[in-house]
Amino acid sequence: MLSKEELKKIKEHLLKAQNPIFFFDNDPDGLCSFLILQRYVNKGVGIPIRSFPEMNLDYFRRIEEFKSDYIFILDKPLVSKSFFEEVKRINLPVVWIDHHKMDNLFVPEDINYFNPCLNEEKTNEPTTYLCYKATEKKEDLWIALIGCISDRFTPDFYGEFVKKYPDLSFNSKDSFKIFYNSPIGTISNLMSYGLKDSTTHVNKMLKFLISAKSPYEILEESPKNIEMHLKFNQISKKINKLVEKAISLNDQNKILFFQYGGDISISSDLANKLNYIFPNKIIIVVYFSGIKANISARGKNIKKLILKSLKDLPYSTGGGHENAVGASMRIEDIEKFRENLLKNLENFS
Ligand SMILES: [Mn+2]
Repeated sequence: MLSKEELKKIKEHLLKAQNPIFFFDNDPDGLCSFLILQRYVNKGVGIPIRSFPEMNLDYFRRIEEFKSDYIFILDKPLVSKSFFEEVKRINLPVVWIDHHKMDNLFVPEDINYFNPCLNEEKTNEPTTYLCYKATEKKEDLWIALIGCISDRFTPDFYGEFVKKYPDLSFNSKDSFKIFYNSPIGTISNLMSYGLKDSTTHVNKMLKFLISAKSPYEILEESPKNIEMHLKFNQISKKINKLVEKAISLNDQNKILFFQYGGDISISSDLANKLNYIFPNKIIIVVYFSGIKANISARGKNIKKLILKSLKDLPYSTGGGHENAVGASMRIEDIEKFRENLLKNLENFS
């Protein structure tokens, strides 16, 4: 966990900002981190980061566009050197909050970097949790909870949430079970799928979420959130179909290797759901997009296995958490990757 001093520093930066810009990872943990900070000071604009694996230079122009005076980067493990070089030129303060364990991490000296993985007791609470502990605005407890359970973490304030919103909860300490069996989990998916919509719709969603008074306002369909609900229905259907197909393909093998294509990447959500259904398997979801294949992998200690299997594949990247990893490679290397996986798996078990 971050120390009290670190949480205090985050809060101080936030209070100093007049017109902050919040870049956040394009998932519910990133989004909720942004909402927690934005709603605390009621200032600033949020920009989801869609470039992968790193936040690239393209995002720099948004700082000038909004005439921002403070830069926050939330839940994104990698930022390109050229982005930081440009920021240095205009001399703005950067606060980068993350919880991914990174080997060969590059953080320029003048960046205010916060990550509990670097502390003496190495932990990796979701970025939303860190932001909430820095601000502790009780009205936003529900937003904090959404960010946490979507990153598979049951926070110490879950009891408090259950008391306040018994009808949105699920009686379990397992964040995965809460996520898949409660209305608050549904809200997390409304956000997650909403982020996959067009820029216009995403901007409308952000505006709506910034001023939402309660979780019920999100669950209930209204003109303010109609696009969120449409996207949710559309993607839920897609995921359910793919899950059914994956179940039908399931066999005795330790690895469930599942490929799909299409116009929208839902790998992370799909991999989580398969991981929930098959907790003892290694889940590899492959999404074909252009000349690249993007991978979402889930399973115990999966990170080591994936990184080892990527070693001899040029142009491949990978990273994430011990039990949840994203990777990308050239499509023609998928077969080799699969062979590597099977070979390396023998040495792991
Ligand atoms: Mn996260």
